[in-house]
Amino acid sequence: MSEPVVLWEDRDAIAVLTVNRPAALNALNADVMDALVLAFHTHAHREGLRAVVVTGAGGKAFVAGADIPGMRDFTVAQAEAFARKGQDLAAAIESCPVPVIAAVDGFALGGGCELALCCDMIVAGARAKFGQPEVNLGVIPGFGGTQRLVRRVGLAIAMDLCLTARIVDAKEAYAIGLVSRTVEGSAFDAALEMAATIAKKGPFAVRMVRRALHENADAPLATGLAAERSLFALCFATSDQKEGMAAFVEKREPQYTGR
Ligand code: CO8
Repeated sequence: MSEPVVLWEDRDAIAVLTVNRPAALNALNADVMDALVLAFHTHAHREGLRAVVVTGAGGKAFVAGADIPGMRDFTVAQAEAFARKGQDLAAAIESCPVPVIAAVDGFALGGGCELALCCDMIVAGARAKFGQPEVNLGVIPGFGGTQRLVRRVGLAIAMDLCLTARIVDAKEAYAIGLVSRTVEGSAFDAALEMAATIAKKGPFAVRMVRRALHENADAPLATGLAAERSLFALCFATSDQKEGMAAFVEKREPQYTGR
């Protein structure tokens, strides 16, 4: 029997989601994208889950892009359907109830860079390489690269990356604001540590922070501030807030329930 193209592994409060096509540097084809969507829908709502780490198998790549031989003979309609699949996957990640962290060791190119950009945070290891090389192939990014990338790094740098297909290393990716953290060694280990840190925080507050940041990223300041005010107030309806503040006053570790 052939290996599953996507692996979901629960490790207590953390789940590890692995794109598992190492022979093709984890390139995204329709099967991989469907399996990723299914994994989020099937597993991401489990009680006690606090964070998801997304990684690529084989050690050489996070994801080296969409599957080039698979796209080669696409009609216009097939290309549109494939891009929609990308948007379905982005929606599945964005509606995940807990933070999703991309651990990038090796190549995150084209659709791979775009997959990482769908996650809440990107951790880049020493060997990480990012880029949008689609113009090399006569196409453009189709999985949010022209949209999420520009929001993350600004127009000047997004233009540079998308027009020249330049590949950037971890250090430069951090300098331009593409990634949240860069580490000397393995991004996977660092992402697990980051996930474990988040798992200890108030789960309701973690959910509200994500909502405040995601839902208002493009909103006018006044709208965003009004949303933040409501979400802040909502925290005071939870036992997490009572517990978090009681634990501080009583000088002990909080025991959160997520309610
Ligand atoms: N698709 C399919 N197979 C790939 C891909 C890919 N994107 N990238 C690498 N592979 C395969 C290679 O063909 C090779 O297979 P084989 O051994 O059978 O020949 C194997 O992976 C190893 O690759 P290399 O031998 O090329 O390894 P190198 O170390 O020499 O090079 C590179 C590594 C630099 C990453 C090189 O493989 C490369 O340039 N890959 C293509 C990168 C790229 O252009 N990515 C963008 C693709 S287009 C895209 O992503 C559009 C997104 C739109 C998505 C729309 C909806 C989701």
